[in-house]
Amino acid sequence: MTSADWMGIARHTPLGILCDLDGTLVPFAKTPAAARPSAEVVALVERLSVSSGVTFAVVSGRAKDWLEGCFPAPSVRLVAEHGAARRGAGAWQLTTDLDPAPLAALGDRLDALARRHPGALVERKSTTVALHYRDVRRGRRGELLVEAYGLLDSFLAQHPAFERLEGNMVAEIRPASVRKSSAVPWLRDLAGAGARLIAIGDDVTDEDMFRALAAQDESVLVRANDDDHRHTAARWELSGTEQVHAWLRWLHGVRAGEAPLDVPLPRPHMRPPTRSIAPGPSLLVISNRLPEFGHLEPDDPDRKRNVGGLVSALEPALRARGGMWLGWSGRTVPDSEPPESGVIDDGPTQLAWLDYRESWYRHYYSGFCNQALWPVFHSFPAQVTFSDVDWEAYLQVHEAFADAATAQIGKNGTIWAHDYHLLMFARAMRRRGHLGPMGHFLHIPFPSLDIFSMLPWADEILDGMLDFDLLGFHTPQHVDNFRSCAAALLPVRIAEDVVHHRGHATHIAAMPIGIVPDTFREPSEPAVLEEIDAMMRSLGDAKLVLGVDRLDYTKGIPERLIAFGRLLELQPEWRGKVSLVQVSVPSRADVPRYAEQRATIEAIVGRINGEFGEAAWVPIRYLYRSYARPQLASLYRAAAVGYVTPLRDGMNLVAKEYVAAQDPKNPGVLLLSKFAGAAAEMKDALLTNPYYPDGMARDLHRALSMELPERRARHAKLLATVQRSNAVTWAEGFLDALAACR
Ligand code: ADQ
Repeated sequence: MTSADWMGIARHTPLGILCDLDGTLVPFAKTPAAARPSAEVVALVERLSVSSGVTFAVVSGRAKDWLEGCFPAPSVRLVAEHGAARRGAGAWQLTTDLDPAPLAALGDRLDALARRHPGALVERKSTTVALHYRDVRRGRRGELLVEAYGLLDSFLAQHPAFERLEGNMVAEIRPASVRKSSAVPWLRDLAGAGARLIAIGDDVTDEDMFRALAAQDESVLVRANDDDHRHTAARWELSGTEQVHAWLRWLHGVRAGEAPLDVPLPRPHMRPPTRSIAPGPSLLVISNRLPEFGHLEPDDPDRKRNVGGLVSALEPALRARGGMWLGWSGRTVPDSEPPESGVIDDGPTQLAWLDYRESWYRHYYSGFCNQALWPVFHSFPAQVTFSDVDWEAYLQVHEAFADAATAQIGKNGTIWAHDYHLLMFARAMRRRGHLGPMGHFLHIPFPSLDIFSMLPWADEILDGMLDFDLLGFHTPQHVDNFRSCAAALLPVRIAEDVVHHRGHATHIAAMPIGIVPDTFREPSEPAVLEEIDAMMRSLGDAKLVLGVDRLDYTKGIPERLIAFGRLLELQPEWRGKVSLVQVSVPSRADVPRYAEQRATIEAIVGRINGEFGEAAWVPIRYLYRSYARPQLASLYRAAAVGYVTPLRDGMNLVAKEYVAAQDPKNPGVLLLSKFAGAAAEMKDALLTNPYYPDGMARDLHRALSMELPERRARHAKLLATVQRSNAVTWAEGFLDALAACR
């Protein structure tokens, strides 16, 4: 179809129009109440809706009473609250029978939040609650979003029949079954047999409508400005509400048989070209794994765990800046087939994915990443396996990621790469002519010079890392290690936190990652916690010592179990009065060292339980599985001691999650390894040495015996740290620092 064919559809009878309100018929205003259609627009819509053969529906996320107040004429069909309520020829009907009562309590909590954040506004409707933050100062939005997403996430964990919807500077909770797309078949029925429909809108929620249209229908995206390059299912586009008004006037004129007005008609939506000239998203995040997206790999527990913290930390920043996330799909294809890639566009964050060849999985992921870089960076030289084939695969996968990235982001876009899987990414991108800022955050430790030098490719890796503009690490110690390695292995010039190399300056900084504390604070509904409650009942009066980790030799799980056994030996008064629950989520099971670790742990648990267990008391419960976040939060809250004792860790989020989940009136004690990055910030934890079983047993005794005033004092300081240095301040801080590098 060409523009000229617009005349054909404009004259078609019957014709149905599904028209969004905010951003389409009405420009955005400071508050939702201020964004009302003018009398002229209302009159235009009414005139169109009484034209013969036209059925006109305003399809909006607004409350039904508000919508009806704007469009009282019954000839205008109304769809309110994203499809939850509709006004056809007669009275309003609700399309969902979900009990909206839980929303009232959520609305109250959001109200309390909005009162503390000037500019934030809560809108309550019959089936949804929305938090608007357009009017919150830009630099203050991060703080609001940390708290807001904490509230919303814990609400959703307890009420799975609802979902979160991301609009333009608004987060909304609505029934998961409700979609604007439901208006499409409804309007087709109202319009009558043979109807063609035109859907027009500017919002992500309108994409549901666009996708539900049939071949004979048309979809028009209303772009706010020329920099709005988001992906859309629409075939046509207009710019701004003025053009929408002009086009509707044209449509009315055509149907009234008048001479057509000379106005811009919807023009074909140009999909961004797939090469580097694409303007693309302004920010591309890239990591080995993508945040969970059910379409590809619903049942892989490792993948769900893998980026959980990263997703919470990055989501608000990506949303605020309009970003895309690129990573491995989690699928492998035989080497004889070409790996596929693609983009998923139906969530708040666009996801671009890439399949791995089987040899890449073997040599890049299991090989170089997990058997060379992981043990070296964690200072476990005995676990290292080096091979040229693995190194070659490491470089090859960087090339594949760089190709996928250049297809999505323009030359000047901002790139943020994550972790040891992508150390050479900036180099691959610079070779493709990328000019925009590129930063890297390392989630694991950076080792000292003597350990790092074990890598046969140490110089080349450092050289590649120095193509980034910003390198972020968890702790000042990791930054110092990097600085010493660069100074020793390359001809660099270092001026404080800037490393100059080959005419390029790389900033290096310690930026400890955080969590979204509220998501661990909210008590959950009894139904969600039934399983945890049953476990707690089975422990009787015994105090709970809790270990939670991915099953990894760096986490010090055998050492922790042995020290617990030493406690029972050295302090027999604890027998029958304390139980250790160790929850290990399966991880990298195809790397031999991980399978061995599992067998070692099971043997130690068996030995200690055999030696000390009694009929009514099991000293150690070992659970090889993952838990949902509300269950984990409840376990944390129930534990008298958070037993977090990695032999080495970049940060360790479990330590922060444990603190966030405690009841401040009666908190447990965090027993933390001094070799976790978290120890640099969490000095008020009880710090311990996991290599020394007798010392750790004594520290455990001290933690279990600690009196309430000391527990409260330590917890208050730890909680302040966890709240201050949180996920959103981390992501925003990194991106601000990256922007400042240029
Ligand atoms: P990890 O080595 O995976 O992360 P960690 O920081 O402790 O280690 O994060 C683990 C995450 O998995 C936590 O959010 C935790 O809640 C979750 N988890 C663990 N066991 C679980 C279980 N049984 N069920 C459900 N969830 C479970 C890497 C680095 C760390 C660094 C992070 C973030 O190794 O040092 O802190 O990245 O940068």
